[in-house]
Order: sequence, then C-alpha cells, then structure tokens
Amino acid sequence: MDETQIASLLKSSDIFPLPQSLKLSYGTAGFRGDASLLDSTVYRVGILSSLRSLKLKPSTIGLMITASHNRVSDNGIKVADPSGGMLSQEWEPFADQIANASSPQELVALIREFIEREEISIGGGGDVGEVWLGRDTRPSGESLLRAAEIGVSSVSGCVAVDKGVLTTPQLHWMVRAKNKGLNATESDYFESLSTSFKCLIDLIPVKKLESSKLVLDGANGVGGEKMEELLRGYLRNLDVEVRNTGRDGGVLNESVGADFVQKEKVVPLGFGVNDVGVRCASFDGDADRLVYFYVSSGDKIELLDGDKILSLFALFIKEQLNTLEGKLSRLGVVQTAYANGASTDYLKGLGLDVVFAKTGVKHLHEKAAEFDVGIYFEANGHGTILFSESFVSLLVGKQKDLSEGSDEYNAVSRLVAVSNLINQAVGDAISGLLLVEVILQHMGWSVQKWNELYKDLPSRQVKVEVPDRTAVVTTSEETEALKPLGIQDAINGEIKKYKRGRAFIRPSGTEDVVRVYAEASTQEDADSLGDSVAQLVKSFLGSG
Ligand code: G16
Repeated sequence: MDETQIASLLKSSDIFPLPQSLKLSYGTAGFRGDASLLDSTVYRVGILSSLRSLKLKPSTIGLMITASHNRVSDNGIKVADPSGGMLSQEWEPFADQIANASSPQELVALIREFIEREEISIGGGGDVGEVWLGRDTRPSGESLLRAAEIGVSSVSGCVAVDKGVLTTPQLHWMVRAKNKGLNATESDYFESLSTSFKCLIDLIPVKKLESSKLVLDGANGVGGEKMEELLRGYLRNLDVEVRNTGRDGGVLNESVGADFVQKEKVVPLGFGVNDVGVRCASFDGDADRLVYFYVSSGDKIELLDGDKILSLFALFIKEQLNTLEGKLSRLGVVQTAYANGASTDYLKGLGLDVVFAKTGVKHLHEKAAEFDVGIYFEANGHGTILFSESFVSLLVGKQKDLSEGSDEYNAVSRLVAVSNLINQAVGDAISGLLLVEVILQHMGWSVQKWNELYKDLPSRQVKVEVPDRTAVVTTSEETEALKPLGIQDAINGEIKKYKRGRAFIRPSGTEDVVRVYAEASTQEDADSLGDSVAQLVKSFLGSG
C-alpha cells in the first residue's frame, strides 16, 4: 500500500469518526443498529467491499444498505459475494475489526496488515474493482449510501455504482448475473422471473382451480413497490392486490410484514374481517422473507410459514424428480432449530434428507449447496431452492433427447423453469411468491388445502431484553445453551413438564435481545413454557 493510498484512507476516514462506545458485531446477516450511528461502519464496509472485489478480481461485489425486519430507525449492511451469496464468513473477523477500529491510524494499520496477508494488490493499475450499491426505502438509506460510496472509492482502482432503491434479493441476483457475464439490470431480473413464471403456468396439465386473488402485505417497504412494478410491467394477468406499500403513511415493519405476522400470529395492519379465508402473503422490510396466511376470525390468522413453503416446494420438486427416468439427483432440505417439529416429521415422512443448520441464511445456503437440488428455509420465511450447475446442465441436455409434451419432458421443463424463477443467490420473497402461486395452481389447491399438509405443533417466540446478550453461548446447532452455566439444566427442567415440550434460547444476531423458542402439544403449554424460559433468561442475565 503506497503513501498516496494511505493518505487517501486517513483523509476519508477522518470524515466518519467511530461514535464513542459503539461496539459492533457482524452478526447473523451483517452489521445493524441505530441508523444515526452507522456512518463510520458503512464507510468501512465500503472499503472492505472494494478489497473483496480486488481480491477476487475481476469481480463485482454487492453492498446493500438495509436493516431488513428491524424498526425503521435502524439501518445496516449486507454484503453480496460474486456468487450472489452472503460475504464469505472467512472475512467476518476482518469486518468486525475494522468496524470497531477506534482511530483512522488503527483502521489503516488493520487494512495494511490484512491486504498483506491476503495478498491483495491495490493501485497496481489496470485492475478495477467494482461495488454495486443498493438500499431499501429507509429514510437514512441515502446518506448512508453516500458514506459507502466514499469508502469504496477511497481504495485506489475501485468504483461504486449506485443501483438505487432495490430489494436485497434483487441486488444479490444482479451481482450474481453480472459476475456470470449475464444481463444484470433490474428489468432483466423482472424479465427472468416473469418468463419462467409464465412457462410454469403453461406447463400446468389440467387447470383444476380458477386462480383467485392474492392480497399482499408489503411491510410498508421496498417489496410492495417492486411487486407492483412487476405486475404493471410484466405480469398484468396475475391478480395480486398490494397493501401496506408505504405510500399511505404506514411505518416500515410496524405491526406489518413477515416478521410481525410470523412472530405474533395476528393480522397485520390493513387486514381484517373482510379478508376471512382469502389467500394473503407478507414480505419483510427488504423482501427477502415471505410468509403466507389467511384470516380465520377477528385478528386471528392461520400462518403458513417458511416450513410450510419449504414443504410445498419439496413436494413439487420431488414429484418432478420422480417423473424422470433413472436416479439423477440428490434432493435435500435444510432447516434450523426454529423449524416446527411437525414440519420436520412431515419432510422425513416424504423420505427426504433433512439436515439442520444454525440460524442465518449463510449457514443454510452452504448446506443446501451440497445437494443437486437443495431446498432451505427458515421458519421466518427466508429461503430458496439451489440447483447445482451440473444438474441444470444435465437437465438441459436431457430435454433435447425427450419427445416434446411427454411427462418426462414436461417434468424436466418445469425443473429448468424453477431454477430460473427461484433466486439462486439468496431467499427472495418475490420469486418465492411466484413459485408458491404457480404450485398451488398446478396442484389445484386453495391456501386452506395447502395448510392441511400437516398441523403445526403449537409454538411461542419471546424476545427478552437483557444487559448483555452475548452472555448466552450455545452449541453449534443452537439447541442447547452452554452459558450462562446452569441455565440449560433449568430449561430442561421446564421442558420436562410439558408433553412434546421443546425449547431453546439464543442471542439474536440482528437485534439486541435473547430469543426464546418454545413448542408443546397445546398452545397453552407452549405459551407457558415460553414464558417460564423467558423468566429464566431474566433471572440468569438480568433485565435490560
Ligand atoms: C436475518 C438473517 C436470517 C435470520 C434473521 C434473524 O434476516 O438473514 O437468516 O433468520 O436475520 O436472525 P436473528 O435471530 O439472529 O436476529 P433479515 O430478514 O432480518 O435480514
């Protein structure tokens, strides 16, 4: 790193001093916190993204300004690697270090040491690193994006490209496409989704059900807006009414959106008794999560969460794979400890390989990629289907030898279309919604019929505010707490009191809380188990 580069970093980092006593951790999906404190963090992640781009040259990296499901006053950053997936976990410790560097000098020293270790050449001329920036609709997004731009361009040879307001999965999709040398604009994204959606609709053998209206809760965020754009410009015949677009004064994620609906299991604002029985869906703030629901009565809903979406997808994919001659593929599904026990039983009953990963799509994605077709979903609605490149090539090759219109030909065509429809980079509420819609039409199922695949075990989730959530340390699968000492024995004591009782605690990686999950054979028992475990958390860790 030459003197000019050092001077440039020192100068730009002076503009963004680290707020006093700010301690950040990369967390489940990148840095998050109160937006007013994040300028220095975003600027520094801008530098990191440039270094990543230079390291993996020639490649484009994505940097998304979003705090997803968190409240509107928060913001954060997600980084997309050239594959479109999350930033490699190997770089997270460096991200933590630079985000917490207390002075420009310390920051530069850390960068210098890192680029030497990683053998990244800066400013050698020729190599241009590129970072694509996107943001959600949060009011703080624009100024944070400017800080990211300064960070990116303070590394010699690197440029920032502002892609404007996007959903997180759109940016991941675009980064993946760009690095594969494909067309990578937002309209290419819409085009790819709508073309494969129409292809799947055309492949429905017999229309068993008239398509009915879907009502979408856009969480007052970017997803509703983008869904409307897709409907207006590409899928005019799809009957979707979008509510909670944010245009009518609603607040992002406040009593709306996938996180709210999935955790509270009540109707979001803007929905009510007039919607009883209607098929509804919710996105989260940056549209990487999707859940379905229908209003049963009053403010009560029947929730079809990520587990149920996973089950629907698994059933459909399995049906297509079974139609192919010969054993061509390994299909697997990935869940987390939050998966409802009934869903896991159902998936195992289908004869599927079910594996578990830690919370966080980065962990699930990695495991799903080990299969030819790997489906992963978190119960909160974040998930997708990964097709290995070799399997897609095999399908495309096979298609040429089959007679058009045969069952096998149609099954192969459906699988290829699904691989184009469903976002291969990351969980994507828009593409997930389109796939759910087409599968329901294919099966001839209403949302109620879909819900009957299995009955969820009653569950309860509680957030507990504590002085220091990092005092909770869990096993790698997050099902047992190793610290504070003694808490797991106390939790086990509570679990024993309930039929089909199951509970665990873990520190959130996106909010300053400890999460409690409880499951039991009745709702009353699940509530009671959840409350008593929350009490244990408070008594071991104190109240926040
Ligand atoms: C992020 C991650 C998800 C994770 C969620 C909650 O979602 O991408 O994988 O499930 O945070 O994580 P935690 O329980 O650690 O707070 P999002 O939609 O908020 O970006």
